[in-house]
Amino acid sequence: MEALGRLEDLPQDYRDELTAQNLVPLWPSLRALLPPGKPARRTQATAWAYQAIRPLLMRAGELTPIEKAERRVLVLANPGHGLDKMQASAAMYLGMQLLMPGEWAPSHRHTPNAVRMVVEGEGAWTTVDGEKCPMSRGDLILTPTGLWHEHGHDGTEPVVWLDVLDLPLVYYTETSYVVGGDRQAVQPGRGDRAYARGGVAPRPVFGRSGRAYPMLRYPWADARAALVSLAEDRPDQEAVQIEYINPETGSPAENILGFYALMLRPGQTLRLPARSPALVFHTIEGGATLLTDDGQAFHLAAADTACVPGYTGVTLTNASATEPAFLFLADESPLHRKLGVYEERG
Ligand code: 1HN
Repeated sequence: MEALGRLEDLPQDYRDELTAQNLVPLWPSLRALLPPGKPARRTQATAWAYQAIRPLLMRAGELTPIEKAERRVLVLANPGHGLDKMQASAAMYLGMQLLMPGEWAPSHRHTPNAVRMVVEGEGAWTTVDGEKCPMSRGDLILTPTGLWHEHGHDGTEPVVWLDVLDLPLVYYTETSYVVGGDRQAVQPGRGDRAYARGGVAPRPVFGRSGRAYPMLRYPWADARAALVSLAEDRPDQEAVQIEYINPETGSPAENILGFYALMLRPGQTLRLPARSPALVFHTIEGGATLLTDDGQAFHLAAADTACVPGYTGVTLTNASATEPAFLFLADESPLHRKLGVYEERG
């Protein structure tokens, strides 16, 4: 492709006149806006060790009472975007949130979609749209756009979870806002019970569930059991992966980001092909090494989190030769598919 004219090639008086009229010439920036063959990505492959996050999060628990934080979170910021942008990738936000025993993070609802992946501790709960969802290690709990949610903690030890939101995208589109509310009344009915078995779903004689998001909590015990039986059932299949879906529609659980759990068999090395969306990894059980196609390597111990830019293949290797490893994944696939830009490059 031919080199195009530069800004410096234009006379200063002409440039000044353009600026005064809020006008900008396209050609000096065209190659940066549309790079040939592959997009420019600010997202850098980055890993965050839980061992490093945890003491800083516990210190936040001492320094800042929940009333002064509303949500006590340390954001996992990708340095490629600049830490002040508080984003992991173009569309994904990641944060580690701490709730201490007896604390309450008040009810609110907002336009960004969120999920939480529970990292440690027992006894906390999130009430979403009137459904009280207990939090245990590895559980995935949805707080989709517009639904009321609040967190409480009746246990005795700190509880920590990973928040994944599409906040960067929603903020970019100038649609990000919150509404505060009162403590929710807990209603009967739990999606994790109603939809506990794949292949059979509640079918009311009259109408449907009537909820856009019928399942809000995906217990780790069930997701793990699904992976283990999938691995046993399909020894021929290399990748042992499940997707968290809406059990009424079969579509991704939320609209913008996709959520998955992956099991690495003992000693397994698995290559994930290069695809357009950025990918987040969080180790639920065991450990793995992560090697990107461009040669960046990270070791992920249990509870560590990493982010890899789009258009980048990744090779995962289970750190153990005798035990499976389990990872939670988040990506931007639903968004890319809706935009029509989703690609797999092998
Ligand atoms: C939020 O509402 C929560 O409800 C966590 O726990 C993290 C980050 C940005 C904006 C809203 C929560 C958030 C958030």
